[in-house]
Amino acid sequence: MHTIFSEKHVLRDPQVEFDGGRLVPPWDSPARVEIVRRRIEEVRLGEILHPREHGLEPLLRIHTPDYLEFLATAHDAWHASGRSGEAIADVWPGRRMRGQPPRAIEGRLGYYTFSADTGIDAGTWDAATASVDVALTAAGRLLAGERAAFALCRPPGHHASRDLFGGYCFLNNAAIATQYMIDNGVSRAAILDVDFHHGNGTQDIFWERDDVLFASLHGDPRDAFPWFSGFADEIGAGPGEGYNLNIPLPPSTGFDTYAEALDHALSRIDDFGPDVLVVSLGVDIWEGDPLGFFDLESHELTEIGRRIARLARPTLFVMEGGYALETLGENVVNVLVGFEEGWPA
Ligand code: OKP
Ligand code: ZN
Repeated sequence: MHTIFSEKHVLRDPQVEFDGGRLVPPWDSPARVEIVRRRIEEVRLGEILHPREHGLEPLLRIHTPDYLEFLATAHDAWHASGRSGEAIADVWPGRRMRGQPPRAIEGRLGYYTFSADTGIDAGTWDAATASVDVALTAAGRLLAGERAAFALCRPPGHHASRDLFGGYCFLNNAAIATQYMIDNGVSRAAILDVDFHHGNGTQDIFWERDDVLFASLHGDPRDAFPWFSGFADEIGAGPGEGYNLNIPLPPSTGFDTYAEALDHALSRIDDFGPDVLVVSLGVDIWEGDPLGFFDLESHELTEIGRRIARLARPTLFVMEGGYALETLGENVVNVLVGFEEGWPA
C-alpha cells in the first residue's frame, strides 16, 4: 500500500508539554513520523508520496469557521499580547460558567481546548493543515479505487472535535477524510479507532449521524485520558443512536481480551456494511508505551491488521498516537503488513 507523508509535520515542534506537574519534552515529537517513514522504506511497504493541497473547504465540513480562525491566528495573538513561548491554556469554562469565547487570547485558548497537554507553537497551524492534506490525499486514493492507503499524519486528530483541540490534536484528520469521501460518492463509512485513547473528537463529530459508524477500543476512561468520554453507554443520539460503539478496556489488557473486543467491533462494522473503513491507527496499545496500559506485543499488532483486512473493505489507515520510539516503526508497519497478509485471496 502507498503511504502519504508531508515533511511539513516538522513545523510543529513545541519544546514543552505540561505533564505530571512539570514541563517535559512533548511526547508527540517530530521524530515519531520519521521513525515510521524509515521503517516503511526498510520493509518496502510501498511508495511514499507527497500530499496534494486541498484548501480549507474540506476542513469547514467538520470544524467551525470561528475555531479555524482561532487556530490559524492563536500563536500570533499570543505573541502580540506580549507573551513569549508556546500558547498553553490554563483556564477553562467549568460547570455553570459562561461557555462563550472571550475577547483576549488567554481566555480564547481556554475556550477552544479541553486539555493543558497541548500547546500551540508558530508552526502548528501549517503542520496541522498539512496533516489534513495527507489524510485527504490518501482518501483520494481510495476514491480512485485502491483498496488501502496509509496517511502518515502528524499532528494526530482523533481528540479534536468541531471546535475543540487537545490531546495533541487540532484538526480531525480521520473525520475530515471520512466526510470528504462521503462528499465524493461514498454513502456509508465506518471508523475503527484502535488508538489507546478514546477518540472523543471523532465520536462527538459523528454523534448524531447514521451514515458514519464510530467504533473505538481504548483504555477505560475511569483510568485513562481523556477521562470524560469513552464509556460504553455512549451510543450516539437522534438518528445516530446505535451508531457509536465504545469498548473501554482495563489496565493490563492482553491479546485474548483485546482480540475478543476487536472481533466484536469488526462484526458490528460488517453488519453496518460500510463502503469504506477508516482506521484511526494509534500504536500506544503496545505493552511498553509510556502513555498506555495495555499488554499487547508487537507481533500481536500484526494480527490486528490481519483481522481488520478480513472485512475486505477499502481501508484508509490514519496515523494517531504511539510514543515508544524504539518500537514505533515496527509496531505501525506490523499492522499495515498484517493487513496486506490478511486481505482475502
Ligand atoms: C494523544 B493520542 C499524560 C499526558 C497527557 C494525554 C495523551 C494524549 C494522547 N499527562 N496527554 O490519543 O495518542
Ligand atoms: Zn493515543
